[in-house]
Amino acid sequence: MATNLLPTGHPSHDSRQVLTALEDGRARTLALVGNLSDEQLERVYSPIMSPLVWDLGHIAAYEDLWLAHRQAGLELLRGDLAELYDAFETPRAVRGQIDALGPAAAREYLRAVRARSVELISDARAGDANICEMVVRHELQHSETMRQTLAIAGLLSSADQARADEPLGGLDGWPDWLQIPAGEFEMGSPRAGFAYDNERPRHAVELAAFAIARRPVSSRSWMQFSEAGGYERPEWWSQEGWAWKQEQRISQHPAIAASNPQAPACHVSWYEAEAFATAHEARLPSEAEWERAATLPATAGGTGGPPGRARALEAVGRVWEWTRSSFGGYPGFVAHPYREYSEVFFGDRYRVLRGGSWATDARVANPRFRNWDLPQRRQIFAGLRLARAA
Ligand code: AVJ
Ligand code: FE
Repeated sequence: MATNLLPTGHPSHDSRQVLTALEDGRARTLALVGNLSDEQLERVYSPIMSPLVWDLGHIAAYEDLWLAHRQAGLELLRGDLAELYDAFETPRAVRGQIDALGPAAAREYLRAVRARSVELISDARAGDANICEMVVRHELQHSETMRQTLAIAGLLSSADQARADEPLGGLDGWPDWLQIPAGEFEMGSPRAGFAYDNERPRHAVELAAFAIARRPVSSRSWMQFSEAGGYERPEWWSQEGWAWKQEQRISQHPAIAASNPQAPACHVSWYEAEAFATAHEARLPSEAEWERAATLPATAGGTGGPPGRARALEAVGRVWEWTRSSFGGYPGFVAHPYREYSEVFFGDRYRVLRGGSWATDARVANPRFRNWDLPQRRQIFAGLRLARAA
């Protein structure tokens, strides 16, 4: 690789960009926890979320594993912590009880790993652009996970809260539904450039005509659904969704009730999203439909997009949008390089979310990016956008 030929101590243009990106990501992570007490960092706010201090140690361990160990072939800085901070060895449910690093030690671990990473990247001993990008994005993804925890704890900053509450707005006079004609499109990320393994290979997908809502569902619409008996009418629910709702004794959505009615509905589970869609004689889009619609220019045939807008869909990136699809590999999928990133989640348990939320860094979210979670989960910043047959 060309970067290996550079003399040490003279970072290439690419490595300088990686260093800047790592630094920016770190500034974000540290800003998130800057005002929290040690008690808040160590507290378990929900059995499905890690204590925030675990995320800090995990971010450091992941960076050390991929930059120093896997790329540069060095021993882990703290081999003794590898298991504690491995997401599989130590699942979320037990992260509150383990003897992991305390807040000060976790910060020091982050700092020590980073000092070594900077050296290795500067010396081109960790010069694989894709692996470096994966490490950058890993930390950014965890800043969203940490915000989910902060939201549960009622600790989101007022700036974050304001982003979540921003009204959807919308363009008066343009149809609420986009008509997407039947046709073939290329799904997935191209060969070149960074992409997660689950976005490849790019492949042709043939779609029937469909309609998709121009905007995500608002909190106000969700309240209307709720007031119209949304949580009381089994005919709108799948059997599985109804059973979940009964067992959890869910009869309303307090977080949406407390939110700005004009903001996109957020923190809905897939089961609820599906019921909402059925109640509106609609359905969730498949992820192929979502990707096609999200990558169409506003001027594409039949979409009725207003002039001067790049894309046909509005408000992509405000809340994750549930799709009807379960999470699987595209035809010809190859796990690379981080097998535990996606492959272990393939199957019919997880549903795909698309688009990104207000808490997702722009470097992570793009119209090909696939997120996933279990259908009962409400901690994600997730809402929905309706679709239906054309
Ligand atoms: C892509 C958001 C589902 O949080 O499980 C973080 C991202 N993977 N560390 C997750 C991830 C490993 C992942 N999601
Ligand atoms: Fe992680």
